[in-house]
Amino acid sequence: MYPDLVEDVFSGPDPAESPENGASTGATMGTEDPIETDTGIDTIASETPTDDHLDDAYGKKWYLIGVGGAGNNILDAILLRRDTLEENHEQRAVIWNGGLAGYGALNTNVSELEQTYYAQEEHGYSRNDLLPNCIIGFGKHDYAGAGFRWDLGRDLIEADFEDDANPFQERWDIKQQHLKDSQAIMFIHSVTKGTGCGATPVLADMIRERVLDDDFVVQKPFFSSIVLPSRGRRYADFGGRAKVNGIVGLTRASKAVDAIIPFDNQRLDSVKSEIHPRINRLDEYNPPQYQEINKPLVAFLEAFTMSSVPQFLDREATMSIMGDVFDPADSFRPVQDKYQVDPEREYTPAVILAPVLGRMRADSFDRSKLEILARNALFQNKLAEFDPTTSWGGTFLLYGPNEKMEEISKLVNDGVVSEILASDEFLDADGTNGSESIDIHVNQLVTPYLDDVYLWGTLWNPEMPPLEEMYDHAKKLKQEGNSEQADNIRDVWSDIEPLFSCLGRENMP
Ligand SMILES: Nc1nc2c(ncn2[C@@H]2O[C@H](COP(=O)(O)OP(=O)(O)OP(=O)(O)O)[C@@H](O)[C@H]2O)c(=O)[nH]1
Ligand SMILES: [Mg+2]
Repeated sequence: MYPDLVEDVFSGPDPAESPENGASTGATMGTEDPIETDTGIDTIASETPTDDHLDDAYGKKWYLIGVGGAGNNILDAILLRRDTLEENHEQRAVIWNGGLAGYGALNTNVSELEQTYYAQEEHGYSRNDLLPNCIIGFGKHDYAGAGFRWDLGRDLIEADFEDDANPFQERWDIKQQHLKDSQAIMFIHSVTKGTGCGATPVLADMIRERVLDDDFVVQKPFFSSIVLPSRGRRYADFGGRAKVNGIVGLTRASKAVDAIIPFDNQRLDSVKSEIHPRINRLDEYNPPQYQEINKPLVAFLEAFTMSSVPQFLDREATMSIMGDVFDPADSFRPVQDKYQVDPEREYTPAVILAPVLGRMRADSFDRSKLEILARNALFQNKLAEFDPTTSWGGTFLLYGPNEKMEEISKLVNDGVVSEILASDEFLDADGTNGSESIDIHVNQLVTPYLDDVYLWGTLWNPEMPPLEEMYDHAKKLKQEGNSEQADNIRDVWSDIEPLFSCLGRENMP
């Protein structure tokens, strides 16, 4: 990919022989972490990014905002993952250090906030500090959450902006300049209860209106990572409400952001432990039932972040990540281009990016090994419930150590990888009736500090059975119900249709 750079990166003193690296080599080797069996290769001092690079938010990838209980927990898991990599002096710490333009936690519930690593260790906040810095609906309620009422989540955050108030300027941790400097903004939240569901779309709208008010022709990309509940007992108890909230939350998010990455807690629970990255001290902060399922989610976002570590960090700093990088917007713009022209449609729905992450340990790679890796990623380790053969295409990233990527690179460049992914077992690229094509983008990266090869991907707008289940429930309620909930659904129905009319290949123009 950058053959002229290979020498710069891999020549020089053997890091294993450098005495100052002894300690960190010991710390990174022989751990139980299944995702990383590190070689002990460490950066030499001059290659380490300077604080100036890292403190400067400009051009860094994400501004992350965790909203509500789930969002706060997952933000914690990401910060603890970043710390884990740093403590072990792993080169990969640059992914988060270079990838985060900033982050903040918001909630209507002060005790949920109080329990976070973000509050306790990142900021050392007391309850009194949390109220101005992280609370939604300051002075408007008793800070005990929105309790399954998405309309309360919405009303509380709207109150924060009443009378031209601007909490970004006046009180929240989330600061205007860092939002402006980031390449993209990512919200992390759930949609089946009150806060994440109701408040996040308003927050997104307010960032557009109050912070990014410059009339740029191309708007800053907004993403939502949304967790969907397991369909277990609790879901059955609250099923009706969770489904209605889920539909309303997804629809409102679909209006407010450009792309939605759905994560399904049931799937996260059943992915193989091989894609569980090590996250030290997660048990001190994440509730026990979420500790394991948040790990593959963090691994997926880490790879997404790595896919566009800013160029300046690569060139001037570690050179640790080489290959194709793609901008955040590259993951959804090619899909929006495929949307049917429909002047009647109320809005352009967000692109659904269904997440997958596979891993393969092998000494050499050929076509059949890559088929196994694709099967592992697209079926065993998909992080949401969906049917790959109904997707409109996808963006993929193959990454691994230099020796292995050399072999794989040939297969990527000869079109073998796209051919595998296009086959009827996977994306079934020939199985479309419309005039639009199924596009498959395959990118590659060399990541010298990994032993295994990974296939990361997002599949565009596939059919998703759990969402259809929510949709069917809501539709029935709309047609037959005479409750207030049913009335609420009728009010937003014209917004619900556009999202669902873009899922599945039969809706492809
Ligand atoms: N994957 C994952 N899911 C979570 C986590 N915490 C909560 N959830 C899911 O999120 C949903 C609950 O939503 P919360 O985010 O706690 O609700 P909230 O936005 O705080 O809303 P209110 O409490 O009603 O104000 C449930 O479906 C949980 O399964 C987490 O750490 N990881
Ligand atoms: Mg809550």
